[in-house]
Amino acid sequence: MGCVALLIRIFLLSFITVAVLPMHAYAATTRHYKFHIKLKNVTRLCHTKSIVTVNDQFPGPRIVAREGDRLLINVVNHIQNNISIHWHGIRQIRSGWADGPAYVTQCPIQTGQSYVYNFTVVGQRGTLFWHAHISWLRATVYGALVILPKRGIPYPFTKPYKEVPIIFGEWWNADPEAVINQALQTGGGPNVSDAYTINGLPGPLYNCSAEDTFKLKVKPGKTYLLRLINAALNDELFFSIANHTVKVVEADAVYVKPFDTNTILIAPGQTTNLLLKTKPQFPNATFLMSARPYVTGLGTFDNSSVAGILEYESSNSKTHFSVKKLQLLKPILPALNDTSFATKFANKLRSLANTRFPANVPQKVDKHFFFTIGLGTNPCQHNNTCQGPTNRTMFAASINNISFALPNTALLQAHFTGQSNRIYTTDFPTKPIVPFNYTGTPPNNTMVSNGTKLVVLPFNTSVELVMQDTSILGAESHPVHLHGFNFFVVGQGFGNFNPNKDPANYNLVDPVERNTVGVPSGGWVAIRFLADNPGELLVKMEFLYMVHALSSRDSHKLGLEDGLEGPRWEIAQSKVASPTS
Ligand SMILES: *[C@@H]1O[C@H](CO)[C@@H](O)[C@H](O)[C@H]1NC(C)=O
Ligand SMILES: *[C@@H]1O[C@H](CO)[C@@H](O)[C@H](O)[C@H]1NC(C)=O
Ligand SMILES: *[C@@H]1O[C@H](CO)[C@@H](O)[C@H](O)[C@H]1NC(C)=O
Ligand SMILES: *[C@@H]1O[C@H](CO)[C@@H](O)[C@H](O)[C@H]1NC(C)=O
Ligand SMILES: *[C@@H]1O[C@H](CO)[C@@H](O)[C@H](O)[C@H]1NC(C)=O
Ligand SMILES: *[C@@H]1O[C@H](CO)[C@@H](O)[C@H](O)[C@H]1NC(C)=O
Ligand SMILES: *[C@@H]1O[C@H](CO)[C@@H](O)[C@H](O)[C@H]1NC(C)=O
Ligand SMILES: *[C@@H]1O[C@H](CO)[C@@H](O)[C@H](O)[C@H]1NC(C)=O
Ligand SMILES: *[C@@H]1O[C@H](CO)[C@@H](O)[C@H](O)[C@H]1NC(C)=O
Ligand SMILES: *[C@@H]1O[C@H](CO)[C@@H](O)[C@H](O)[C@H]1NC(C)=O
Ligand SMILES: *[C@@H]1O[C@H](CO)[C@@H](O)[C@H](O)[C@H]1NC(C)=O
Ligand SMILES: *[C@@H]1O[C@H](CO)[C@@H](O)[C@H](O)[C@H]1NC(C)=O
Ligand SMILES: [Cu+2]
Repeated sequence: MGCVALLIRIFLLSFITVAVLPMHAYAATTRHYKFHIKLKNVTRLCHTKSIVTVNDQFPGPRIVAREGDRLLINVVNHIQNNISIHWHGIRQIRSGWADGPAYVTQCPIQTGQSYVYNFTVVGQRGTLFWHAHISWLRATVYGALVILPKRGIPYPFTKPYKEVPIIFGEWWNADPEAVINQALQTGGGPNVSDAYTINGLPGPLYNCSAEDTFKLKVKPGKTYLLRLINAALNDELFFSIANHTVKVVEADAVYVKPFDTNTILIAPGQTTNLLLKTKPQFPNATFLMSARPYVTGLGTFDNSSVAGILEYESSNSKTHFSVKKLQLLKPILPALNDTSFATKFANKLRSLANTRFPANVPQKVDKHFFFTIGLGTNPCQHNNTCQGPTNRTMFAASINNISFALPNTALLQAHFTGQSNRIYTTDFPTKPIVPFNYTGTPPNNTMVSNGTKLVVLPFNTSVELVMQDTSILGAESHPVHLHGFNFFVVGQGFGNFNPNKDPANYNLVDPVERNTVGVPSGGWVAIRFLADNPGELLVKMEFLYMVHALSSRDSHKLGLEDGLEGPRWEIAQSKVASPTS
């Protein structure tokens, strides 16, 4: 059985009857949005092409809600492609049907159809984003999701004068669907993007793009809240504003202990709020704000830089000075491979962890998981040559050496209708079947197996998951994302994780709480979370460049499900193999 929209609607109704939402004591609002998925001709880098948009906007419309509000977003598909929209970072407490990954929590919305995403924002405030969650449509279908504190509740930092989203993206002159399809066919890495963008604009460092530059116009002596979102598909990005220091105050819609920095690092799928205090007087200069990638793997990558311009408004001389005559200062960004910066920056991120915003870090652990994360190979599926590490192989991303095979029925639906045993198995290994020196000389056999495998977890299980990068086909930093959950990053290090020694150094007091974390290149990261959200959980792996693409439909997943038999969790595994296999 494939995906049938009508069935989904029926399931939705019956699901609602079993889900009991707590009553909220505060006055929450229901906010309605309508998303029309449409094609639009857009020109960047002097290339005009038709892109998929929401409401003809690129980036798409900003969603603004307060903590506690319900969002009802009606998505209407007017294009030929199937689509679904994911509300990245939203915890989706008992609303797993609204999470959005196609074939995991729902069938895609087909041409001419619509789907209403219905969920409440619970216990989160800050910046998140939304994006298409099927194939590579998220290359152009994304936008900011701003969660303000409840009415009357202040920020735990200086009230900003203005708030500005800064969304990083990637632009291909070619059709991104053609790029990913080609990569899946050949087993090689997808063609790298032609530019990075800020709010959809490449900026002056690219050919033919001076007019397509994001300009942040500010007044002297004010505090601005910059809501940074990395909606790029493949690259972790360094970002800096020339001659300015920023204060990091939030990450993935959780407040952090504020700290000052000249440069930040943001992985695909991460969001962060920065306070920018402008200079007290008109500085007689303009300032470039620029981003470029942090690169650790062996593959090709887009080695270019995006820039926007920070422009001060002059209060007195507005009429007789020209911005063009001012000196333009440029920021100095870390080297492309500056892992030392990456480590230091990660260590600076701490939960605010005060009485108002406590860090409820699980102190005891019921279940330990150890996942190796990295690359491997699949045999060339076609009768011709492939473009993996050899011409007989295709690149494959895997967890514990298993690549996720995306089913053609949504996993949540399969579970809900009792058809799970035809769609997936629950024997996903919770540790590597064959241990090896993960960061040493790689094994000769790099082949992965594949399947739609999950791990079942009892409700309210306290989980520790150690994710270990492997050096198979090159150590690399891999951003990993958990759906429907935040987790605490309790430890990280280089080399192989040592279960006897490393836990002694965990931070169980104020570790950063987030939904996406970079597994260090040639190292490991330990996260903890409480499995308290009956609904759906899914860990998605955002590989950098080539691997990311190969894992795109869609990458590594942990799927949490809720069923009639009572809450259960199921951790699904990742996907990489060619769908044509
Ligand atoms: C859209 O999704 C349906 C249901 O999964 C599938 O049968 C159909 O082939 C898809 N169409 C395209 C163009 O991918
Ligand atoms: C985009 O441009 C092409 C060629 O000019 C045109 O045929 C097409 O209708 C345009 N599409 C949209 C959505 O405007
Ligand atoms: C949204 O979900 C809530 C809670 O399940 C339900 O009461 C409400 O009727 C739903 N609204 C729509 C428009 O489906
Ligand atoms: C990818 O790049 C290669 C080499 O430049 C080119 O031949 C091919 O057409 C590109 N593929 C797509 C889908 O643009
Ligand atoms: C900005 O430039 C001025 C003048 O060169 C310098 O004194 C100051 O330290 C710089 N500030 C930052 C944050 O780079
Ligand atoms: C402002 O900068 C320009 C160009 O750097 C310079 O020519 C001018 O004298 C400066 N004006 C002031 C008031 O410093
Ligand atoms: C980073 O790259 C530079 C220049 O390519 C190289 O000299 C240096 O060894 C690299 N550093 C690391 C830590 O890989
Ligand atoms: C593979 O190619 C060979 C030689 O071109 C041909 O004889 C064989 O039938 C092909 N096999 C398949 C499965 O396409
Ligand atoms: C694959 O690579 C091998 C070794 O480089 C070469 O001998 C062989 O001809 C290649 N096969 C094809 C079909 O290109
Ligand atoms: C794993 O390999 C690394 C690099 O070769 C080496 O330094 C380390 O000692 C090895 N660890 C074990 C446990 O063999
Ligand atoms: C791996 O391959 C190398 C070179 O072919 C060989 O010397 C080595 O014994 C192999 N290792 C294993 C564990 O098979
Ligand atoms: C992956 O799974 C498919 C379908 O289950 C199977 O046909 C294929 O042989 C598998 N590939 C590998 C490398 O195990
Ligand atoms: Cu997400």
